[in-house]
Amino acid sequence: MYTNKAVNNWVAEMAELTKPDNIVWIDGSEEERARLAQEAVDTGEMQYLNQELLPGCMYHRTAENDVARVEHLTFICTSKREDAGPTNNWMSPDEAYGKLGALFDGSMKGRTMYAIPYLMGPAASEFSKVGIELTDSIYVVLNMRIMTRMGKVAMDYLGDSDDFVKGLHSKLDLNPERRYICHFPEDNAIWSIGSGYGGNVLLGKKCFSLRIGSYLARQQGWLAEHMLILGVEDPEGKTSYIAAAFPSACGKTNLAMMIPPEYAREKGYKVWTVGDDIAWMRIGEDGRLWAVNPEYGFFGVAPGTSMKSNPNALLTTKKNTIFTNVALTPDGNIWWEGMGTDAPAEALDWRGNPWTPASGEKAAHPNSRFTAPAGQCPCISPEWESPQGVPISAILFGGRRAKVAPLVYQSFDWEHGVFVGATMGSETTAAATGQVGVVRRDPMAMLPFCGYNMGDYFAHWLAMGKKIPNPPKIFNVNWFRTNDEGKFIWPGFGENFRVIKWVLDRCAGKTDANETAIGYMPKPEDIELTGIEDEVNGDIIRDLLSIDKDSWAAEVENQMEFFGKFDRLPDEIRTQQAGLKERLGRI
Ligand code: OXD
Ligand code: MN
Repeated sequence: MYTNKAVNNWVAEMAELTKPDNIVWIDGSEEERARLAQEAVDTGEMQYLNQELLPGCMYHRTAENDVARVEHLTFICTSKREDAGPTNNWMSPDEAYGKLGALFDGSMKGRTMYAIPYLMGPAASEFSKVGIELTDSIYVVLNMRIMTRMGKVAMDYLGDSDDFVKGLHSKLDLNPERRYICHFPEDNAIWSIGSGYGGNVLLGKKCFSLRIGSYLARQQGWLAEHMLILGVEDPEGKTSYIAAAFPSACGKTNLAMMIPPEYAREKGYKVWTVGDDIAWMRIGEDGRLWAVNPEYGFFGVAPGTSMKSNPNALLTTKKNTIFTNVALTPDGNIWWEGMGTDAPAEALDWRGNPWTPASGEKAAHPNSRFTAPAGQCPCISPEWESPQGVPISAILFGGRRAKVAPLVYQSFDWEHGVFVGATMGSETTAAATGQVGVVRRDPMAMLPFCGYNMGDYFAHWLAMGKKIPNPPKIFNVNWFRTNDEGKFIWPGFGENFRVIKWVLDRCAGKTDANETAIGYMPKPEDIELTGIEDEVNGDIIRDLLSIDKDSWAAEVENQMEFFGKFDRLPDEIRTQQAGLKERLGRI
C-alpha cells in the first residue's frame, strides 16, 4: 500500500519472522477505525460502552498479570554495557535479538499483523519523527490512533527516507515469563513481546519518545524529557510556558490541566495545556528553549480523576476514549474509585468479576487508564500543535517529600538546576511497596526512561546549558509536605497556581527572594494566599518554606549513596554536592 522501500523491506523481514496470516497496512481513516473497532468487539477483545452516554468510547480489560509497565523486564541493548549505565537493565544486542527472535518466531501465526506508521510531533513540524509499529493487537492500533498522528500522515512525512524507528510488538501468550521490552538505540529499534499493557506496547510513548528519543536527543543536541508542558496566560494576554518533571503518579496530568484559584481567574489568568507527559525541547533561533509535545492524546490514570481533582481531564474523556481496567456498570458506563460520584450498586470489576460496594475490593485497578484525544481537552493550548513548539520560561522538578523539600525553591543557575534535577526523589507510599517514606531516587523523573548511561545524561544536560543563550530558570517544587500527624499542609491541585505565579514572577524579574543554602526561596508574603488564608496561615506557610538541617544532612548522605553507583558522574555534579554540603554546614 505504501511505496517506501526501506519500510516495505523491513516489514517483509519481520513478517518472515513472525509469520502472520496477513498484513494490514494502517491508513488512519475513520472507516478503518470503525472496521477495527467492530472486529475487536466481535472477538471479545474490546466492548462498546453506552454510546449515548459515551459516544465513540470503548472498553478493554488487560490480562490480570499485565497491568503496568515492567521495569525489571525493560532492557537497553547497547553493544557496550557501560553505555546503558548503572541504572538500566542491559542485554547485548546479539543476546536480545537471539532471545526475543526465538519468541517472535511464528508468534503471529493465525493472527493479523497491523503495520502502523505514526508520527511523533505535529505534521507541520520539521522536528517530528516517524515510527512504524508492527503489532498483532487491534487494541494497540486503536490506542495508537489516539496517542499519535497515525497512518498516511506519517508515511507522507517520511517520504522515501529510511529514518524511522522500527517497532515490533507481539502479545504472544501474555505470559510474564516470556515478556521483554527491549530497546536497541544503536539500531533505532524496539522489540516488545508478551504484554498488552499500554506503557509496554504503545511504542510511540515511553519506548520511542523517551528511551530512543533521549538517545537521539543527546546525539543531535536536544532534550527528550518526561515533562508536562503548560502555559499561563496573564490578564494582558501574554502566555508564559513551563515544563515540569515529576515521577509517575505525582500528578503531572493534574498540574498540566489545573484550574487557577478564584482570585486569579477573576484577575483574568488562564492555564493552557500543551502536554501532560513528554516534552521534546530544542534551542530556538531566539536562543530560548522551545518545547513540543510529541503525543496526540493522554494516557492517564483514571482513579482519582474527578470533577473536583481534574475536571478538564474528566471532560476530555467524554467521547472517543478507550478505558482500560476500570469498572463497568450494567448500563455500559464506567466507574472508578475517586471519580467523585457514588459507587454503582453493582458492576463488573477490572477483572470482569461481579462487584458491589460491599465487596471490599477495588472496582477499578489502581493503574486503570483512559486513552483520550488531546484535542478534546477543554483547556488545550491554541499553540499545542505549533510546529516550533512553545518557549519555556521555567523548568520545574519535584517529587513527593514529606519533610525535606520546601514548597518551592529556585536553583542558583543552570548547573545547580541540573544538580537539583539529578537529586530528585520521591517517597514511596504504602500502596506502592509496603514501606512508607523510603526515598526512591528518580533523576529528572527519567530513571525508568533514559535510553543511555545516566551519567552521560547529566553531562548532556550540563552541555545543553552552555549552548542555550537564554535558558529557562530551574525550580524545585513539593506539593506533598506533611505535618507531624502526616497530613498534607499544602492544598495542592489548582492552588499550586500560587506557586507557579511566584515562579513566573521570578522569571520576569518581578520579585526578589531569600538566598538560602539550597537555593532562592520566596519571602512568605510573596506567595499569594487570598482565598486560602484559613487553611494556610502564616505558621503553615513558614513551615512550608522551612529547611530542616538534620533532614537535609540525611538527604545529602542519601544522595551520595545514590551517586556512588555512577561510573560516569560529571565532576560538576560532585562539585555542586560539595557546595550544598558546605552551605548546609553554615546554617
Ligand atoms: C506514565 C508513567 O504512564 O509515567 O506516564 O508511568
Ligand atoms: Mn509518564
